[in-house]
Amino acid sequence: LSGTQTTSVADAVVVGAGFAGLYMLHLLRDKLKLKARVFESADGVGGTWYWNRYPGARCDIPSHHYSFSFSEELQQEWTWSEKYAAQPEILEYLEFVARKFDLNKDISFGTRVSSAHFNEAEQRWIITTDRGETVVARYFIPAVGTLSDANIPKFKGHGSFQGQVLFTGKWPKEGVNFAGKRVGIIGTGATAMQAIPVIAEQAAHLTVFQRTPNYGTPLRNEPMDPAVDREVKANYRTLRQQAWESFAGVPFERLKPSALADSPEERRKQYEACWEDGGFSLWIGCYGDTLFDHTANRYAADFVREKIRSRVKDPAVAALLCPPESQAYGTKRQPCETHYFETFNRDNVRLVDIRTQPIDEILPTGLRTTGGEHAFDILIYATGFDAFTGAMFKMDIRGAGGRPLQDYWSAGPRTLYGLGAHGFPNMFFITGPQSPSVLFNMPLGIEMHCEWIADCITYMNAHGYTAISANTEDEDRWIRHTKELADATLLPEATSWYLGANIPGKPRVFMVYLGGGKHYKEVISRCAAEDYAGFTLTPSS
Ligand code: NA7
Repeated sequence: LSGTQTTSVADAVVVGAGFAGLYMLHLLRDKLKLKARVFESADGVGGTWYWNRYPGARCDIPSHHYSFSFSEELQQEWTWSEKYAAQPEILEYLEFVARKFDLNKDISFGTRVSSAHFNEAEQRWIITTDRGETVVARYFIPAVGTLSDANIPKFKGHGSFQGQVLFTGKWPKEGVNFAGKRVGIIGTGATAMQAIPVIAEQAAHLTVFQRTPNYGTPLRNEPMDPAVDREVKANYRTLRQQAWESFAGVPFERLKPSALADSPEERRKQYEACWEDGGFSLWIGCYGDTLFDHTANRYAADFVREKIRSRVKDPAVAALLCPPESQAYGTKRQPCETHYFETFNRDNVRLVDIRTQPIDEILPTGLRTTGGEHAFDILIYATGFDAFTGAMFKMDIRGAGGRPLQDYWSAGPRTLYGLGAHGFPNMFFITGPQSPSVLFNMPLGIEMHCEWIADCITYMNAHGYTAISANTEDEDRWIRHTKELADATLLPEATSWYLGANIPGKPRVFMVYLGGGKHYKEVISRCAAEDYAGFTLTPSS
C-alpha cells in the first residue's frame, strides 16, 4: 500500500485494537450497523497486552473480573488458567474475542494514524494514516490507551549504550534471553516489581536502579480452581453486579469504613487478613479511610514497612526498599508483587539508590551514577508512561478552527465526563482523563464508555443531529468537581503519573475522577437521559 494515496468514507474511525477498540468496533458495526474502520499500529490486536510482553507481566485484577461482560456466551466459553492472568493469556483472550466476533477484517494493522482534523463545513473528521490513506468520517474515537506512550528519560549519553536496550512497554515479540547476561533495570514501579523477580532468576546479574521505593504488596496468584470457575460461571450476573456496586469495579468483602475506629489489635488482624488476600485488598479493600486520612494511612504504611523489613535480610537494603514516612501509602498506584522483596536477598541482585546518587550518564558499557560506574549487557527502562495524554498528543488532533488538542489541553485535560471536549465535535474518549479510568476495572469501564458512545450516536442519528460537542461551562463544572474529589484524598500529594508528575514540564492536574464507578455511571446515564445535557447538539442543515 505504501506510497499510494487512497481516500475512503466511513461513519466512524477508531484508533487502537485493545479492549476498547475491539468492543467499540463490535458495537458500531454489529449493533448500530455503521461502517467503522479501526487503525492499529501493531500487527495484531491486544493494545496494552500486545506491547507489554516483559517477563512477569500480569494483571493485578482477578481474571474473572478483568474480562468483558457484554456477552454471556463469551463469559461461559472462556476459561482462565490462573486467578490473575498473565500477559500471554490476556492477549490470547483478546485474539479469541476478535475471532469470535469477526473483528479483524475491519482492522487495518501495522497502520498508525498520523492526523485527525475536524472539517467544520462538512462536519466530519479527516483522518490520515502513515500508509497514505485518508478516511472521512463523522465520528472519531481515539481508543489509544491510557498507559501506552513510553516515558524514557533522556539521561546524558542517551543512545550511547552498546548492548541491548529495552523498554518494558514495547517488549520484543521474540522474547529476550537473559542467560549469562548482566542486566541493569531503571525503575521500581508496578511494572519493574513484576519483572525484577523473574529476570533475577534468569540473568547472571541484575542491578536495580531505584529512585523511589514503593509500597508493594503480594499479589498471591494461584492456578484457577475449577470449582471456583464453575461457581463464578453459574453466578456471573451476581459477580458483575457486585463489581458495579464497588468503588473500583472489583468487590472487596473485608472493607471496613475506618482504621481509626478499630483497636490496634483489630487493625492488625484486618491488615494481616488483607495482606493474605493479596492483590489490591490492602490498598482499596481494607479501610475506607486509608487514602483519605493521614493517621489511617500511616497505620497501613507502618504495616507494609514492617513486612518489607521482615522479608529482606540485609537491614541496610531493607531500609532502602522501605518508602519513607513522608511518602504516604497507596497515593501512587499500588504495585502487586510476587517475591519482589525476597529477590534482594539473592547474591546476583544489587540495589542502587539513585535518589542519593543520581544517574550521571549512560555509557557504552552501562551507566555511571554519582557513586560510580555499573557495567551490564542489557539495559531495561521500566520507567512508565506519559499517561492519559501522551498517545493522544502524538496524533496531531485538531478540532474546530484547526485548534490542536495539545493547545486546548495545555493547562491539563479539559473534558466533560472524560467523554468529549469542547470544540472537538464527535470525538469521544474511552477511559480518558477525568473519568474513573485507571482507578476502575478497565474492561468494565471500557464497556461503560463504549455503550455510552454507541447510545449517543444512535440518539444523534434518530434525531437528525450531525454534531455533538461539550459546553465549556459544563467542562469547568466537571473539572472543578473532579479536582474537589481528588483534593479530599491524599492522592494529589504524590509525585505520580495520576498527576502527570512523572513527566518533566507536564501540567500537574489530577486526571482521574475519584467518585467511584457506580456514581460516575449514574452521572453519565443521567446526562444521556436528559438529551445529553451539558453537550450542544447541532441539527443537520
Ligand atoms: P511507573 O509506575 O510510572 O514507574 C516508573 C518507574 O521508573 C518509577 O520507579 C520511577 O521512579 C522510575 N523513573 C521514571 N523516570 C525516571 C528517571 N528519570 N530517573 C529515574 N527513575 C525514573 O510505571 P510502571 O510502568 O511501573 O507502571 C505504570 C502502570 O502500568 C502501572 O501502574 C499499571 O497500571 C500498569 P519515581 O517513582 O518517579 O521516582
